[in-house]
Amino acid sequence: MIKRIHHIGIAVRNLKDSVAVYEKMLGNRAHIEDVPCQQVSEAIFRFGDEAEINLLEPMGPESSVAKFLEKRGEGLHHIALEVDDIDAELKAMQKKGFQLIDEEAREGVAGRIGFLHPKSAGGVLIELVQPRQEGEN
Ligand code: CMX
Repeated sequence: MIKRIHHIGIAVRNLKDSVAVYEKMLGNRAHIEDVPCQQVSEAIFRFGDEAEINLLEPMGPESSVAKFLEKRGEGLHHIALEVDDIDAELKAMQKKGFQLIDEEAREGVAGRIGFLHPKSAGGVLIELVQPRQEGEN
């Protein structure tokens, strides 16, 4: 089951500069985290239990976000939807005809994640995320 929008990912060239802009806009401080498995540095803006805004700066030229910035410039990179069972949802999406980037869920910042290809989702990269429960590593 899809429960809510978990976060919106925005690709930026310079995290420090963009954090300053978003902190000014949102009146909120970001939590900064490097995510080597996704090759990005992230600034995470939380609003209680509501959807987050995540700014993504590539860690190197091989990062998929670096390729995105080169082709499309800064802007909306992906929308993440929270699900209660990532394995079941990935299978269900594939059955419904969506092209999976991840056949199997992998570990992400917030929990177990899997991506749907933007080509099968109206040009938007969709991430499914099953958040880690408190106490889980
Ligand atoms: N949103 C919409 N379209 C996108 C896209 C995105 N984020 N990224 C790529 N595309 C488009 C490209 O513009 C291109 O379109 P055209 O063929 O019309 O030119 C097409 O998809 C293929 O793109 P590409 O540059 O050739 O890139 P790849 O096929 O090598 O990879 C993708 C694309 C989506 C499979 C890859 O970026 C991926 O696996 N992404 C998932 C992982 C990820 O993005 N992680 C970032 C951090 C996430 C996090 O921490 O939350």
